[in-house]
Amino acid sequence: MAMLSFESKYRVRGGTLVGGDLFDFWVGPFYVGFFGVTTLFFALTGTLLIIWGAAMGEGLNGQSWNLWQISIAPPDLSVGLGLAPLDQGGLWQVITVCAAGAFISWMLRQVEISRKLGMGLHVPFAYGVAVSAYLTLVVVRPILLGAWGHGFPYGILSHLDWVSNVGYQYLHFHYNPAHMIAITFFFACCLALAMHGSLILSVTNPKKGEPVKTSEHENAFFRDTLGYSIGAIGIHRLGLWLALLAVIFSNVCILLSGPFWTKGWPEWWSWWLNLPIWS
Ligand code: UQ2
Repeated sequence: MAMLSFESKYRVRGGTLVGGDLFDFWVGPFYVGFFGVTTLFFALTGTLLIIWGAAMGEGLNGQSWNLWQISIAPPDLSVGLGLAPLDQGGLWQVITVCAAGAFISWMLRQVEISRKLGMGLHVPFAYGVAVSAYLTLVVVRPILLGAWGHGFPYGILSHLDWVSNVGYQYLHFHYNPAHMIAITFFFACCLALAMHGSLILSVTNPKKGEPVKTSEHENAFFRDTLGYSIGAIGIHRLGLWLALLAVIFSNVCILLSGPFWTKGWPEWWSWWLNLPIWS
């Protein structure tokens, strides 16, 4: 009920980026907006094209309708950065445009909703960093390498094969320093959320009959255990940064691989052995 009165107060015109008042309305609980329409269009078109591609028998081993083996592959490397016929990677190219269109539309819809509510743009920014991971893999890196064929195929098993093959191309991908840093951020992010989630649940679940505990208890717990508390807002700033940096260093690690480093990643560490201090 409280939610309903809040919503009616804030369900007001304005804040749109394009289209003015044209799409400035709600359908049930959902805000529509210009970018709600474009999201729906791109998502539906892309999904139907994947289903159509599967029906055309693009799956691995010529098999379609096996959920695990369905795959829409990018064009051959020889196509370079040109357009391919639909049945030779062109479908992948159109689906990529649809996916990018849907992801970016969804982000801009978040911007419009944030503006309506007078909030910061942290959510669309964070979501945009996630979208950047996809665009790095299927747009930026293929362009730097000169062929759409460097994008990953759209299939459950086939994209796993792609990751494995690209990894082995650099002999041992875990020696990629940016990959190491990205993993460290992913793990630290999990640690921070586990600490935060467990801390909040612990103070809101006291023994039966006792009152819910406060932020003083939260601070005291970590001062007692670690000698330091990052604070109620601080943990959220930390969590967001850890998550964003995990994705940003992932982008760096795959952009380095190919466009800027073509040898095995273990060999990169020879800079250490080549330091003049050893001679
Ligand atoms: C904290 C705090 C919270 C928290 C957490 C901490 C009251 C409710 C989890 C503790 C976090 C610290 C000490 C940082 C840990 C660093 C890394 C890289 C995981 O102090 O303030 O707010 O939820």
